[in-house]
Amino acid sequence: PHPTPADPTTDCRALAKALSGLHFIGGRYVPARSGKTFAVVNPATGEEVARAAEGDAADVDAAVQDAARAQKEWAKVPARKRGALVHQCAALLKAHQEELSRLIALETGKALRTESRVEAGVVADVFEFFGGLGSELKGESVPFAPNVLSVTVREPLGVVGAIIPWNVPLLLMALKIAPALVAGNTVVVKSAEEAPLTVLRICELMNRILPPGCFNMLSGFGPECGAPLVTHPKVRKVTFTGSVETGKIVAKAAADKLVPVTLELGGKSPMIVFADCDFEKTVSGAITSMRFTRQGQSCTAASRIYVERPIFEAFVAEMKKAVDAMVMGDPLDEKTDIGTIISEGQFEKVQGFIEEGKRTPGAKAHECSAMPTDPALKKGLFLRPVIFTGLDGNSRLVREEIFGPVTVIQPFDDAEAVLAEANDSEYGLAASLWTNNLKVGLDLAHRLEAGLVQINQNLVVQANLSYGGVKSSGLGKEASLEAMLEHFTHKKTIMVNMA
Ligand code: TXE
Repeated sequence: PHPTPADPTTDCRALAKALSGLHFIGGRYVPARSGKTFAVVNPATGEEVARAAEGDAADVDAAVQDAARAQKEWAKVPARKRGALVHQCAALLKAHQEELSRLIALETGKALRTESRVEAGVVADVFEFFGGLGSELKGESVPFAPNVLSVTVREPLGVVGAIIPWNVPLLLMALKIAPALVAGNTVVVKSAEEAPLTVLRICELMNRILPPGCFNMLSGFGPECGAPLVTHPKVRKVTFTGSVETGKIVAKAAADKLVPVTLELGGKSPMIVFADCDFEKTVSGAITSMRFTRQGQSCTAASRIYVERPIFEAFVAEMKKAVDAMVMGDPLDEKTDIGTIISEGQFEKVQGFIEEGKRTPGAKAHECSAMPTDPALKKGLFLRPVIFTGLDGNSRLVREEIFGPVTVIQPFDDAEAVLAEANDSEYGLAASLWTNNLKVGLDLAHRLEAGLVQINQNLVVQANLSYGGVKSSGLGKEASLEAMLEHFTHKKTIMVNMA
């Protein structure tokens, strides 16, 4: 039976309970073979909202075997038809946007109005975009010799193993499964242990449209459930979003069996603000870029902000004022701007960075926003956003990914020097430049070491634009037609001797 509570639009807690203890394998919700479960906690209250099935190698094997069987049939469905079915999923996801948004907010602590609803909306857009690309799975004919016809055709890779994190679970999953499915692959997803529910919920929706086995979902921990998915012999492609550390483990395991791997890892994205920028728009751009609404738990968060000296003091003051005005509170409340940190582990990690920053000689911590006072939220993982000044480029807060509501603002005097500082990082995911001098902006955009550079704006991932980092931020791209073709198909050459 599929879990569907009486009114899933408003009753996300009932929906969470109904999804308890289940994987989704072969078109059905099933418990873990071991019968084991683990707690899913609402980070805003500390309450256990569900139990998730604790997957292991036996569950992985069952899901991959089913996916492999389904793939043989799915690959025979004409590509345009596969696209049309994925497109239909988009409409269904749109119809369920409110229900999905509430479930995301419940399990991740991301504010409904500013974050969770946005994520659920973009997800439908991703399905819609890739659903339209079935007819783009084209090959070419290549001149070779007289009387020889040589052509290339795009073929699926087989079963795709996808491992996703908790910060934007539904969107990051969609960016993997939608192109994989349209290209003729089937998928086994391992959800993040902190946020297994919303991705599990959409299985039932997709199953109304896609054949059973095309799409499988397992919950569980990394070493016990993620690792066997990567090493399973029938998994022919691995796609991963998460930390650099785990990304390296995944890449090594994939290399051992020589399967391609796509990695979207962390970031330490610089934002460079020139004195000639549009001041108010840039301050508001800094708030958006830092993703304070998501407590900074974003791989593209502008966690290093460089501001040209003449406007440095004013910029810090204005940014603090703007963050102070944001409402921190119950993620499900429409008034809330800022939700919670995802887990106690992340909370402690971020607090460790904040303490270290405060202890650094010369540093100043500008703490923002009032904490919620509602007694129901007293166990919630709320953390005051902090803007640091007075730290230099050697600080761990400037060099390492914090993944929390912490940004460091530094003054600069010279464009070349700030470019060198921005590029002096192991990461290379995103960067932004804020100036009305397009000549300077374009020159620096070309020389910044990042997969994505934006001038005078900061948008979220777009389905049709290539997305992914360089250096330690990742390998390969997500989103875009090119990502579907390069990462979810291989090009087969067929030659016919017609002599
Ligand atoms: O990541 P992990 P965590 C960064 C961010 C954060 C840090 C740690 O800095 O503070 O990573 O977060 C699965 N084999 N990002 O611990 O461990 C795991 O179960 C296979 C940035 O959550 O990378 C989960 O599903 N899989 C990032 C997924 O990997 C394994 C988003 C991610 O977990 C595994 C998230 C293994 N051995 C965190 N071990 C971004 N790029 O946005 C774990 N997993």
